[in-house]
Amino acid sequence: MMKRSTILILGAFALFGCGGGEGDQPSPAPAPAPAPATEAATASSGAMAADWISVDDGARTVTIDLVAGSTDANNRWNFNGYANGEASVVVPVGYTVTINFENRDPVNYHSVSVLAKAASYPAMFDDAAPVFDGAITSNATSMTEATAPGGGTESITFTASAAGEYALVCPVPAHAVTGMWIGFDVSDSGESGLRS
Ligand SMILES: [Cu+2]
Repeated sequence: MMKRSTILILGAFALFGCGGGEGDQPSPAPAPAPAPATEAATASSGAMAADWISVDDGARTVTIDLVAGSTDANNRWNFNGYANGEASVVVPVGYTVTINFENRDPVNYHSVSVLAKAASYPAMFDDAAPVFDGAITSNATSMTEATAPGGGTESITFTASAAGEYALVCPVPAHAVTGMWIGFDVSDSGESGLRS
C-alpha cells in the first residue's frame, strides 16, 4: 500500500511539474486585443456623461440640474431618480459649481446641502451646514419653508475647494435617513460626470 501511494503521488507531482514548465514558456498564441478590457474597466469605475451635468473645463465650471422627485423612486424622495447614494456626481477640484435645484415632488418640500459622506444620516439635523460655503439651499431643514413642491426652484453656487467624498443631502426632517442623498465626489484627477 505504501509503495503504491508513493508512486501515485510522484506521478501526480510529475504531471503538475510538467504543466508548470509548459506554462512558463512564451505562448505561441497571439495576445488578445487590449481595447475591450480597457473599455470595460473605464465603464465600471469611471464617471460617465449625464444630460443634467454640464462641465466646462475651459471656464472650470460645472452646472448641475438637480431635480427632487423627478421619478417616484424612493417615494419621490430622490435626486434625478437616485437615492441611498446609488449614484455620485463627480466634479474636478477647484471648479465653480452651480446647482440649479428644482422640486417636482407634488407634495413635499425638499432641499439640498453638500455634507460629508456618511454611512447614514440622522432623521433631524441640528446643523446642516455645508462643507463648502454657499452649498446649501435656503431653509434647508424646514418641512414648510424649503424649496416648494410642484416646481419650486433655487440656484446655489459654490467652489469645490477640496478633493474628497461628500454627498448631496436633503436635510428636511426624515428625508436623508430614508435615503434622500446621493454622492458628490470632488476629484483631484480632473474626472467629472456621473458615477453609478
Ligand atoms: Cu427631501
